[in-house]
Amino acid sequence: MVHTTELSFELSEDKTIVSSEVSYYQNPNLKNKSNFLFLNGVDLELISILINGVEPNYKLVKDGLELSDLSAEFVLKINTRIHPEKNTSLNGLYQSSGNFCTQCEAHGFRQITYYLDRPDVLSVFTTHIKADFKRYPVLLSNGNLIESKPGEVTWHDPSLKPCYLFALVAGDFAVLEDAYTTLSGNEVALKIYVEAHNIDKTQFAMDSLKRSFAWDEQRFGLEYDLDVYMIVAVDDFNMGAMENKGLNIFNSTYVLANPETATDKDFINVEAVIGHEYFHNWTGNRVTCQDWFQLSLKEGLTVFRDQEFTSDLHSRSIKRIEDVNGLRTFQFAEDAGPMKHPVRPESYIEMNNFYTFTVYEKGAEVIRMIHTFLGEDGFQKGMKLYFERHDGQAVTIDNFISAMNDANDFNFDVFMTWYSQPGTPEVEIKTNYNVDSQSYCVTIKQLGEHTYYLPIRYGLLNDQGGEVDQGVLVLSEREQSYHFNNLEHEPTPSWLRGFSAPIKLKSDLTLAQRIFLIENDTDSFSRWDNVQELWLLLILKPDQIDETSLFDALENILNNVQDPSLVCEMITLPSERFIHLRVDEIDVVEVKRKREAVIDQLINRFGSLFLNIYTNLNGDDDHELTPEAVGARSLKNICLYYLTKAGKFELAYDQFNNANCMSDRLSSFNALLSVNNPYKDKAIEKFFETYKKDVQVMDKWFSAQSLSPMMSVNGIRQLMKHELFSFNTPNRLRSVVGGFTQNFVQFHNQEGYELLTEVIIKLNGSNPQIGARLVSIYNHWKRYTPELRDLQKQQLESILAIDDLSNDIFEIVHSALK
Ligand code: B3K
Ligand code: ZN
Repeated sequence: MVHTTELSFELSEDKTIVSSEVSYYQNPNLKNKSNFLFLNGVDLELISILINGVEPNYKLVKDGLELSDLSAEFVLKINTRIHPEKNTSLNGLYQSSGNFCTQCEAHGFRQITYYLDRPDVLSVFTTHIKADFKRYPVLLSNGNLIESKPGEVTWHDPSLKPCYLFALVAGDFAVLEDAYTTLSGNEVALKIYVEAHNIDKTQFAMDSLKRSFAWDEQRFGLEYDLDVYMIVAVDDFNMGAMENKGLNIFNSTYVLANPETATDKDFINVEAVIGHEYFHNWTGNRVTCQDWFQLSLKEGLTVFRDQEFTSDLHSRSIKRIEDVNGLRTFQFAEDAGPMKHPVRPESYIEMNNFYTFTVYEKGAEVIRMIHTFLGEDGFQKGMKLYFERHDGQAVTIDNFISAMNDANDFNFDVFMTWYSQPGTPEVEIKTNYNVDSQSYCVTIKQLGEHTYYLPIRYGLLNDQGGEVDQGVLVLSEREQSYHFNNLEHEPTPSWLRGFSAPIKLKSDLTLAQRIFLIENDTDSFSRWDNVQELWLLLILKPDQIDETSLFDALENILNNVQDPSLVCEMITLPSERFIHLRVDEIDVVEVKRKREAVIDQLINRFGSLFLNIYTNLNGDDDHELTPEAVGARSLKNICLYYLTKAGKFELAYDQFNNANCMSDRLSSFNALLSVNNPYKDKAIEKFFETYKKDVQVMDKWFSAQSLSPMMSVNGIRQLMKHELFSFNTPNRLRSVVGGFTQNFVQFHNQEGYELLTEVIIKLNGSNPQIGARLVSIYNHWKRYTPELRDLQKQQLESILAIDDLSNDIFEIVHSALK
């Protein structure tokens, strides 16, 4: 165990020295005492190692250092040299645009110095930083600044923290400053550091940060604990952001936003990620994970919290639809692939491969079910008890569940299947109405091997759409029946409202009932969910559905728009990626052809209605972020997309030229790139000339082209030679190569695969974490048509055969080939 950690950094272009002075002590609860200690360390040059001024007994081994003959308590001083200037992995200490920054979760700290790099080793950190004042005027670390002169500072963080929450930043930044007074009256200085040219894109992030502070006080009763909260935006970052104590480091995409450069979605994402990292201060930092298998303890819970934050501030129903759509597209796919794992995984080769949709998004669904069972009050009682018991500790998911259990006297034993079993549960509902007894019998059956404890939110509607009953059925057994009495007519049931459990549900709803629900259900999610099922049917099994009745219902909805966002979601067809999950064998060309055929039907039937809606909504826009304004823009822009596909290119080009916010500009740009037309190339050039200096907007420019149906493998190779393409900047690589892998018809062929494999092999040497994300594209190879299946398999085999394959990529490829 560690009492205190004192770090000194001497930063320079090519010679960075890290000195650490750590006071270790033996865990008093340890049964088998030992005088041996293993410290993690990767890619470090050891300069000196001392205990009490003397070199201890030590041995350098793979990925660390072994110490022996230790006493029960000692202070270890280690000097190492590291090379942030050459670090392209973006883990540990590295440089982005010349500035220094760190990323330590999960195992980055061991690339900084030899240490007990595990989340349950908590200590108080003091950090000294020295650097050339002219090049690096801003020197930051966690906690409070206790000493400062030009080129030399000391930070002290009074809170106990594991090393994965350590952060350091050094560089030339502009800062936006503000303050927040907490409920108990403490003033917190808020600072957002960005490269100087980005300072006019920081106000929204600051406002979001203040909203996060206020929301966590109001909804969870949680206040911030230090005197300063800092956010630094960097362009080179592997993920979205990192919740380091008091010093968040962000992918600049999730900080920088103004109406000229950010879409409505971008704004809401910035706010959500700022919120997410802030909420980690309690769920993650003050109470952290005992080991990395507990990752969902902090991530599932914090995602649930950020989802609630967005839902409270914007449209709850749209947020739910987007989240469920994401869950079903990405997490359900993970569950159906070779890397499937429970919310609490049981093993890993490379921990960074387990920051997954399962741990995050399914983890959040599991928390949401707990919330559904206990209600807001019971849930908050559980949270309170959790913090009372565990503030300042590193704990397990079981500890969290016990707090929920004890605060509410609610038994979660059967519920724990959600944490231990991988895969998506399947549930079947059958109904039977008895006219004579006026009773409605519902039988619910769990089809899979395991029994889950789960809530099914439902409503029963009469023929006028009136609600005759609603509530939550709690399923805890393999099969359960429920009886609803005194119903004069057979009701239309609305199942799994709000997607109350992350399951695949088969019900005996008829087509007519689904069509009734899309028009009449009081639950927006259910309206969307049912229309999605009908779209899927129309795309995949058109002979089983009469599209006129579906289109008649949609016509009523389009003629009387109540909630424009919802209507936009309803007339958005399931993505190709989503459809791939619903076919026996993935034929990328066939799926696209069938989907496009339905789009054509939609355009034929509603072309003029779309034009009316578009014209009505296309007026003055002061780019407000209210649900109404966001909804109006989204509906207008999906109409524009369909109209462009129908040949109304001028409309899109007009909007492209006259748009006064990025939502409108980008929608028209994407529309112009979705089909061949005379304006496409002009738009690409103009967009580039207007925004070439803006990194965030250029990512959009690259990804719009990568996703265009006219893009070819050669075109991507050209884009990768573009002066603004940068292989070592993950955002840019994701826009170009990541984007292209989602351009299914263009990507899935030998040339496309060869390109991807080249990129992966290069990333294996430079940034294996990103390489592992990209190689996961091949995870579903067995589900493709035979030719593509064989080609993908060959790629996987050739990657497996390369020398020095990283753990990150090995783990994915190995499991895919198994
Ligand atoms: N905790 C970080 C993710 C770290 C990923 C490490 N590969 C961001 C977040 O979830 O808030
Ligand atoms: Zn998180």
